[in-house]
Amino acid sequence: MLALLPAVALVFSCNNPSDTAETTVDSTNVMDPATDAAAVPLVNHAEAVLTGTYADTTVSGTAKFDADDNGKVKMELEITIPAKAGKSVAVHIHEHGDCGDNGNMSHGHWNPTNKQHGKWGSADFHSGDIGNVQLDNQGKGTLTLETDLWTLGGGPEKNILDKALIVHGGTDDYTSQPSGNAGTRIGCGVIK
Ligand SMILES: [Cu+2]
Ligand SMILES: [Zn+2]
Repeated sequence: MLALLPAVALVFSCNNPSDTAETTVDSTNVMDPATDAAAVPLVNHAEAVLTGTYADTTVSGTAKFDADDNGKVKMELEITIPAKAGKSVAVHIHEHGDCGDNGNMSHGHWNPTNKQHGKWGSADFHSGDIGNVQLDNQGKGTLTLETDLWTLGGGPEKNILDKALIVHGGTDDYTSQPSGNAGTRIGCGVIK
């Protein structure tokens, strides 16, 4: 009987941390929607500074976002990727503002309206489906986009602050689910 006691105590003490962990996860789940629902203060300007996620592929650029008086946000994007000169690369807003693990910590496409992945402006597309950017023979490309699907702050269905802007090594086919088969994430910047 005495020999059983330590085993029982061990089981008991093993259970405690997992209980605590579950409690922590539960309270996080409860907190997140509450935090999101409390609308983030609106700002007029935000930027994402793009950097490469792999040491062997230089990616640079910025995306500037400006809110206008009509409830639209205008994005001016410039990227330079010498290794992709003459090619077209996919750019998306991904749901988490974290560029870690070669951009994978940003998780999937930001999709607050629960749509299928697709071409911007088509019947079905994610609010983060910016699309392909053509690069010139020096690897430079620009894209301007104005939309009422985004806000800088505000409610979670439109707020693009603290999301990641991801540049892929390949082209978005605008069809494959869930992300257009656009290849590795070679560039990333958080929208701040
Ligand atoms: Cu992407
Ligand atoms: Zn998408």
